[in-house]
Formats: sequence, structure tokens, C-alpha cells
Amino acid sequence: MNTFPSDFLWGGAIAANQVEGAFDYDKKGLSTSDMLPNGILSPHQTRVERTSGIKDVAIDFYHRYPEDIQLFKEMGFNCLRLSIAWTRIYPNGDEEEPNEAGLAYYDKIFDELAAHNIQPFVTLSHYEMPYALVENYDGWASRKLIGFFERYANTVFERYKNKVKLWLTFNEINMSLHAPFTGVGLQEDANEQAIYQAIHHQLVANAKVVNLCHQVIPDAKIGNMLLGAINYPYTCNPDDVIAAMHENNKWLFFGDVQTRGQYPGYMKRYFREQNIHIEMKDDDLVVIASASVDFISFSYYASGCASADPKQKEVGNIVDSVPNPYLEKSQWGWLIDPKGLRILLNFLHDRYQKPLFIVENGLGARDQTNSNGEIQDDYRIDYLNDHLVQAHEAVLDGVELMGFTSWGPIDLVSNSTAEMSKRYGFIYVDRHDDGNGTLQRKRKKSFKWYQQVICTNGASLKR
Ligand code: BGP
Repeated sequence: MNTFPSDFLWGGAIAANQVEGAFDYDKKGLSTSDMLPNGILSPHQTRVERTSGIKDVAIDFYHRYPEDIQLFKEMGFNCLRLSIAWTRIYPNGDEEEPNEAGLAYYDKIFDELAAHNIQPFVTLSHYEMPYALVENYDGWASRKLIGFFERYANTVFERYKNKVKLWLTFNEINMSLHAPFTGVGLQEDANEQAIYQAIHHQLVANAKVVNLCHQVIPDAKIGNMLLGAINYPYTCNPDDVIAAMHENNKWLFFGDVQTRGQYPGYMKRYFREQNIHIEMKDDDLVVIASASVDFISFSYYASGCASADPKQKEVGNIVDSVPNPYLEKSQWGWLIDPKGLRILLNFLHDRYQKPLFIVENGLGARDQTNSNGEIQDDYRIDYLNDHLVQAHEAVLDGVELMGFTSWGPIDLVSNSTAEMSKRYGFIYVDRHDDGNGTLQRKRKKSFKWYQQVICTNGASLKR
């Protein structure tokens, strides 16, 4: 009873723009991520400008992947979540023909993973899209993006159909509400009308691509990916409970459309009351209704609170929330709430009755090397241990959980703030915020700990 299901997928999750570097190699086009050298937190940014930054090289996974995959294997991974950079395949997004060099690169990665018996789990779009689509089409504001995304998805499904059987459409699709440039290629000051219109196009694309995946690779599974931003009511005052319901609906809306195939009533009401009019083509709703993801995946780092009193809100890293007096915070101010993961798993399973996959969870922290040259990251071990124990509790509650890929099994560039010093890895990478460092890899204390957890299928967790 102390172990996870026998076919459980264990591994880690990375994203192309945060690990690969090689931002202009092999005819890769510039992506929206390449235009954000300081991360997605640029409040009220109205124009992006490219300057060189830490992501241009990142951790050079582009060249060092054999060594990294070897280290993942040593930890016992049977799964690696990674993303394809759309700009390696279609540098400008609207070409008729794909870039063969980009396709060949991911062939090498998938072959290397296969040689180590690690199953690739691929996100089609992880916080990046061709920047040319922003310049020439206004990003997802344009319906044309649906066709471009479909073409890109079709290309990679056809190319890798014998190599990749697990797919995700858009990373944290609900984040467009908070980071529209990163999510849908709109400027950060875009209004809700524009953002929801772009999201509608993305949801139609999601449905088309889910169906396409089922056609091209009948034995594959394709899921959605949500930022699991569960909110508790700040008090038992019914007004706070309703505030929490509204906060949660903001992100559940995406899962509802991707799973149930229709716009929920609460969203139609919101659009009506906010005077938001979504332009649709005749068969958009038919397309949306025709597709349902095979499983729900999500990231989980923190829970939030919601209050009917707007004064309670604090400005946070990306998402504003009401502080929870019962919880501690990470060095970046993210609330640490392992039990929230059990609550979220039960909640999502109950709502959707589909298998779930935790595709991101981990602790960003500043690591120190001691005089013996070791990194004793007990705080990371504690964080992951406690979250995995709660994930296991949810399995005992009856939740169907496919797997766990911890975020950043190897140090990488953080997404929100583009820092190397916000480290998540079991593997240390010698690279620093100023761009210095040898890029050498080193095992941290948590490396052996995670290896043990995987090897015992969770039995070694401290309960
Ligand atoms: C999620 C993203 C990841 C990742 C993670 C940690 O939102 O899907 O790409 O980076 O958060 O966030 P950060 O890197 O800002 O610490």
C-alpha cells in the first residue's frame, strides 16, 4: 500500500526554451521566449525588444543531451517530459515546408531516450511560439494561427509517430490570462476581450490537434496542461467561498472546454456581464465538442486563497493572491502546501473522471556548495517528499494518477524571472545569472534521494 501503481511514470520535466540554448542554430527562428531575456515578468510591457540573455545558451542541453539523459537514466527515470521548440520546425510559423535540421535534432533526442528506455512525453508548445507570428499576424488574435499550429502538430505527429506516444498541447494554457504575450502572443496590456478571443482560437486549435493526434497515432494519448492554481476560501464566510469559486472557475474553464467540449455556463455569464463577444466560425463549437483530452495534466507549486475583500490581495510573482497564514513560503514567495496537492488531485479527478498526471512540481531555491564541494539540498528533498506523500494519499483516495515528472530535474533557466539562481534540479549546473560558469553537471544530495524513491516506487518516502 506504500507504493504507487506498478505502471507509474517517474521522471522530470523540462522545456526547450529553458534548457536548450542554441537559440539561432540550425535555422531556428526567434521565438516569443527569445524576445523576453528577463522572463515573463515585465509588467505593462508594451513592446518587446530582443537583447541577448541567459536563455540564448541556457544549460546547452542542445549539445549536452547525451550526458543529461544518462544522468536521468541513472536516477531511474522511465519518462522525460520535454517540449519541441516550434521555431526549430517552422522558424517563422507560416512556412509551407518544415525545417529538416530541426526535425532531425528531435529525432536524435528521442533515439537517445529510447536507447535508455525513457519514454518521451512531449509538449507541443511550452511558453513559446514563432515571434514572426506575433509580428505578422498579431499572435493568436488571428484565426490563421489555428491552421499554422495544426500544420506544425501534423508534421511532428507524422515524423515521430513511432517514437512518441504521450503528448500535451499547450503548457499551462490558463496562464494567458496573466501573461498574454507568453501564452497567446499578445502584448502584456491587451484587454480581456482580446485575450479571450485569442484563447478561443487556441481552444479550437487544441480540439483539432487532439483529434489529429488520435488519427495519426491511434495508440498515443494526448492531454491538456493546466497551472493547477487551486484557491481556498480565505474564511468560511459564504462570500469568500463564492470568491474562491470564481477564482477557480477562471482556470477550470480551460479544463472544462478541453475535457467536456463546451463553454461552461459560468463563462457565458461572465462574457455577457463583461461585454465580451467572442467571434466564432459556424463550426467552432462543433469542433470543440468533437474532442476530449485523454488525460488531465497540471503543474502544482502553490495554493492560493480568495477573499471577497479586494484589500486582502497581495501582488505575487505572476499571480496575485491572498496570503495564507497557515503556510510557509519559498525564497521566491510561493506558498508551500503539500496537502493542497492531494486536495487538487481529488478535486480534478472528481470533476473530470479522467486519469491525471502531475507534470510539474518542485522547489526553486538558492543552492550553496559546501567546503567539500557538495550541495546538501535537504529543503528540496523535504518539499518533494511531502508532495509525493500527498500524491500517494490521493492515489489511496482512488485518484487515477499516471505519473509524476518533477520540474527541473536539472537546473535550468527559470521561466518567470529568467534566473539560473532559482534552481530546481537534482543535478547542479555550473552556470550563473551573469552568464559565467563551466556548464559542468554535478549530482546534488537530492539525486540519490530521488533515485531511491523511484527504485522503491515510492515506498522509501518519509511519512
Ligand atoms: C511553470 C512553467 C515552467 C517553469 C515553472 C517554474 O509555470 O510551466 O516553465 O518554469 O513554472 O517557474 P519558474 O521557472 O518561474 O520558477
